[in-house]
Amino acid sequence: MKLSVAHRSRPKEGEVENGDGVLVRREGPYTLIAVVDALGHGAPAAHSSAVAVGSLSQVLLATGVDLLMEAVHASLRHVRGAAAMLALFDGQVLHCAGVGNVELRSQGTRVPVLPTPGILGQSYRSLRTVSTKMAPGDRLVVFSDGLSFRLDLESVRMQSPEEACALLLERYGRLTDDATVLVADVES
Ligand SMILES: [Mn+2]
Repeated sequence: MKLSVAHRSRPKEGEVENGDGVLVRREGPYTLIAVVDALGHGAPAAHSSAVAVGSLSQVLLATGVDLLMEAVHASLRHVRGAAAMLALFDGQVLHCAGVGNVELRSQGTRVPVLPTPGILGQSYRSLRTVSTKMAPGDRLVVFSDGLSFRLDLESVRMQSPEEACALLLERYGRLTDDATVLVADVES
């Protein structure tokens, strides 16, 4: 199976730089999807999210989601901290973990990921990673807290990932924060 992925991100109203960051990276059988939300907004937050995404670009995906998260944590030690959700798909199983409030929701197969309290770059408790066997037709939606947690996935069930991202950001984006949404469909 493979993931068909789209994402959309924009800074809070009045800002040019975006403190949210997204990465979609494929390597061998693996696809990594990641959404990062650095503390605050503006240039310092944009720098931190770029550092975090950069760190995720340099670790072999086969290393696994725990060590990918540790790489983000280490990269942010001397800059602003961040929240992040990482989901690593190996073609069959999705391994995911989050620190802070970037949320992952699913349609189809339930992915019972619970965010680990903490801030990457500062401290977080032992990482809770869940591994879930996926099925064709499943959808994953990852979003920063720049979108309302009341976000309704059913309302965009029939839309492509691209269209779903645009609609969700338009309907549920809060102008007071950087906002990012990523939609990934599992295909056979
Ligand atoms: Mn935020």
